[in-house]
Amino acid sequence: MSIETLSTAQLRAAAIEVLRVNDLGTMTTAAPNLYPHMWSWDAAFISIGLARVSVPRAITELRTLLAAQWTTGMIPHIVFTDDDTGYFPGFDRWGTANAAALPPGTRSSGICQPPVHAIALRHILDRARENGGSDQQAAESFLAESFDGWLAWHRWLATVRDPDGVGLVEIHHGWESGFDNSPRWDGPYSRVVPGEVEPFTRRDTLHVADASERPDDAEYTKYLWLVQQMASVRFDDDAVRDTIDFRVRDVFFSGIMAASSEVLAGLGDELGRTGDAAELRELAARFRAGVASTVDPATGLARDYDVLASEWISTDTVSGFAPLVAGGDPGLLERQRDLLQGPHWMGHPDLRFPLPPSTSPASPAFRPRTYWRGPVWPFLNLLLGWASARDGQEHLHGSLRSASLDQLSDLKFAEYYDPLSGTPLGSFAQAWTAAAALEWIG
Ligand code: 9WN
Repeated sequence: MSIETLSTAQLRAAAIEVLRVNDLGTMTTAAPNLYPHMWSWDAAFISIGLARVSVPRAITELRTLLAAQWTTGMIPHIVFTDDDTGYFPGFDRWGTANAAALPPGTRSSGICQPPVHAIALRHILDRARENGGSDQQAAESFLAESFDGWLAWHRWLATVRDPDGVGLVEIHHGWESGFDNSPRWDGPYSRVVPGEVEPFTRRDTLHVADASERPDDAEYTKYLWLVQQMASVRFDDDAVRDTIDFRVRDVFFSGIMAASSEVLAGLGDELGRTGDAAELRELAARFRAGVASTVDPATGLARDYDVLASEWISTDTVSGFAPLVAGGDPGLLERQRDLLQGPHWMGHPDLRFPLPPSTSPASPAFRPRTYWRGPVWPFLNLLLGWASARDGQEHLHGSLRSASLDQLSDLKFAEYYDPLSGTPLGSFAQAWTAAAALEWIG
């Protein structure tokens, strides 16, 4: 069914129902079975969708996430519900109970995800002002209440994760990127040699139709080895950097850092926080420059950097479009937009919908059904759409919007989609996919 035959009212109602099913009251699970907890960047996108339905509920989502912020400023990538049985690795396996920076009474993982949160807060505030009244009041007081938390988060990323000030965020686990098993990380992971990893039973493979769509056990062993390494130093930031076998400057994370710091600066202006706003604008400029510095002149795509191997990571993955998220030099962005809409990406002739796959179908690394190795991830299209609207690119925004609405009119709200057949894959009723639908509808 396309969006022409399905009414937007039906799509909207179905998306709202997905958010309702995942709603635990003060947090939304990322998905009903596969991901029964709160994930950091999922929560940000979910709150964008929630703001189209209920501003107070959207605020609650971000407030719950922020309540789990570590004393260092880090926002953890998973906030666990009390029921720990549904997901592996759960709170106990993470070993974060021994971390000095874990706030008392909270249960979270010990790594982070990209900082989309200020962008989400901006959306909530905009919706609240459109509504006026109590929504506006609630969003404005939440901004005042939470600003220092978001500021501490950005400062932590800028200092702890970019100690040399190169304008790129260093990650210590593929999970921090949110692109878990992307070909981006094949090189760094090939050099991770796990020591003794405690025995484990995976649960993720129980919730997908075909286990080969997920990372394999050898990949998972490495993921858990890195968690063990961090736990062995109680997740102390400096000690982790000295210990961990995975240190990569993540260009897409850095692009989000740039965009989000700029947005947070604007929110700081609204509160009269002039000095903090100026600091955030400097961060935005630093990370924009960092992202632009990674662009391979031959391909026009941005690259990650493997710190331990001292080498660039060149892949044909959607992360190469980090400059489009970061914003910046008009010439660079124009070249990137041409590439994105060209035959290796949105314009590839075999695509079911003209949307960017996570890995280009023209790449030998492309796997159409395997997680981050090829499928289309709907929330990413929303992010690219937001950035294109910010930059006045109405045509690109419109193309992403109409193709996304067509894709999502199957009402499955899948975690990811086969770019060639359009088959929904991974978890269904994935909350951030439903949120993306709500935001696209507007
Ligand atoms: C590990 C929740 C998360 C997303 C990530 C996605 C996947 C987790 C997993 O699910 O990661 O964090 O178990 O595979 O890769 O982007 O935030 O939806």
